[in-house]
Amino acid sequence: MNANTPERPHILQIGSLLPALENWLRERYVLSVLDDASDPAAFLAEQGARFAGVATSALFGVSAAQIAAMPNLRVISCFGVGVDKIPMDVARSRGIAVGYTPDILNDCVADTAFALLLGVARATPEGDRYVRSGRWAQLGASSFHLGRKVSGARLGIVGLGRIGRTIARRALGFEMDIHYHARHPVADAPWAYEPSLVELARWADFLVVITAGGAGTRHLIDAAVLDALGPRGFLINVSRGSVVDEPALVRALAEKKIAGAGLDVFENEPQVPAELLTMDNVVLLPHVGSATEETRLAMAQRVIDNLDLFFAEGRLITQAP
Ligand code: 8YV
Repeated sequence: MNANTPERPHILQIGSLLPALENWLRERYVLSVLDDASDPAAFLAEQGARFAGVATSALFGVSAAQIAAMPNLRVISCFGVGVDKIPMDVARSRGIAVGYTPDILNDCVADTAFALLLGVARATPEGDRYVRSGRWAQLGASSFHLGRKVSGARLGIVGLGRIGRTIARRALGFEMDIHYHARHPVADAPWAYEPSLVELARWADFLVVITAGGAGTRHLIDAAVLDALGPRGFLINVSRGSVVDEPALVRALAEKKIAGAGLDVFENEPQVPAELLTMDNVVLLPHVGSATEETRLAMAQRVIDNLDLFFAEGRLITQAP
């Protein structure tokens, strides 16, 4: 760099990111990785003033204390659509732009919802374990229990945003009957709006949760909703663990108050309640809704494009609301 070249912006990386994204960040910016510091808080207290940008993910977010330690922070670029780990009010009050990656992951999260739904209804992980353990060979052709029919069943969707609509479109292929619950009816949505979440649960064979996380939706799926879902109902969660009252879910499953659950997200990731690990009517995934090569790479590209555009023109392609 010669004396006339302006110094590239300094970016702080929070948490681990896709290796390709880390490389792109390194090529374009002066990158510091918070996890590399032996004492991250001390590092930020000492060096926070040099960062103009933060690159983080939906998983790690950034705390209000970390933002406070970066007085010159102008932009946060988040790998993911959920910004529940970013204090948006703090960012707003400081005039810090927050970029995120909406739409890019709609297909993969919707696919994951169906992987879980089919997995738990048709017991595919359980069937796989059955074959591998030799029990099929021992016990014979009709020894495995019957599953539940997905095609034509009643699907209740909690949250009809971008991903909720994509799930609904998938469900049309399965000729499912679709109702949804959201804070308000969604304009132009051709599916029946159910203002009461409990009534939606009572009606549904499968209740798929895809609402945003955060304080406003904490424990939306509580014991009353699970009771209403009933002993033949399945819960699928591809949103945030915080949306479901996890101890109530564990109790409902243990007491057979609901038929089963397919879960990609948990209240205290990566910790999963021990009781769930031994239940056959539960399918568990390690928060991989968006985790395909294609989608994660496209998300990484958006994180970079948001930063590049911000530093070039002071705006983002996709600004979090
Ligand atoms: C993230 C997610 O990819 O987008 C979100 O909100 O939860 C996932 O898609 C995951 O957090 C990776 O960091």
